[in-house]
Amino acid sequence: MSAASSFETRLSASAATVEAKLDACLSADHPLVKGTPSRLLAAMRHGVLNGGKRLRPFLVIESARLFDGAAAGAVSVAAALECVHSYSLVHDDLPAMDDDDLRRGLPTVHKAFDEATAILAGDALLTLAVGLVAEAEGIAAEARLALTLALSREAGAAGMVGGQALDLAAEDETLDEAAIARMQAMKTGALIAFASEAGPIIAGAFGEDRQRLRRFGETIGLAFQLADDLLDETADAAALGKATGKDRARGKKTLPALHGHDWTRARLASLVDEAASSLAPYGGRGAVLCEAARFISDRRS
Ligand code: GRG
Repeated sequence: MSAASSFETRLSASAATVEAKLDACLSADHPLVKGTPSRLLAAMRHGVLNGGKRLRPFLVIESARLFDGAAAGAVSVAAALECVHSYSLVHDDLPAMDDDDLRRGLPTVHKAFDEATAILAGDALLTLAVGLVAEAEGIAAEARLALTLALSREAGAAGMVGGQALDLAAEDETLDEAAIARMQAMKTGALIAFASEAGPIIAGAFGEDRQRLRRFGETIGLAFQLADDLLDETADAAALGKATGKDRARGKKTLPALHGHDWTRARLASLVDEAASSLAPYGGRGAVLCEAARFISDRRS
């Protein structure tokens, strides 16, 4: 079996574990959602249990494994992060934002339900995430608090939500390269940085390990966004399960649009090397995360 296919096998096994957790905590009798109106719960399930790649949960689980962090707790934190990511997609697809009909190959939540329900489903997924971190099994209370603080910062106004605000404002102004980088680091990078930083936090490693994994996450976050921008220009909608070519059509400046595809591929390769060097102190134990960096940069969907 090739290295790439063994990585993909590992990614799908991790996705199945996280999906089982998401399915359980979005079941009508789970204490965190018990009493949820059935249409709202169905919309939440449609927004999450719809076949995403589950890359962020994978990073949480594998970064926790690197430090022998509680496996069951890591799955809860991974599921929480996927709820936050999925809420952001549900809201991003709304007519007031990116106005998309298709997500992960299925009708977006506001198309399958209605706009108000999609807004509420997103709100409820974000709120559920807090509960999932709070109840994460086998993680010390101090670490659960640190995870809550980090997630609040990275998902909120100084992180993903702020990045989305900068992105929306950019429709009426031209961003320079530094401003594009800042917007992307917040909008996309913040949750990915949290995903890899979560591992050492889960294991109670608050010093250098946390900083190294944070740096690794920031680097692969940049790679993720560059690959996403490249795919927006080069992939077809069927492969991605969402509309493509939207950035260029809207005159939105991305780094591939500014510098071209060859520059983008070279930059992606150097980000993968940079990510691997942040994990050098862990030797072979960091190999799976290095594979994840490569997967993110080479991905086709
Ligand atoms: C609405 C608060 C709010 C934020 C939205 C995430 C986001 C911020 C917008 C989505 C727009 C977008 C396409 C951003 C590029 C990066 C990204 C998040 C891509 C989708 O992530 P994947 O490829 O998707 O991991 P799956 O479906 O596999 O989970």
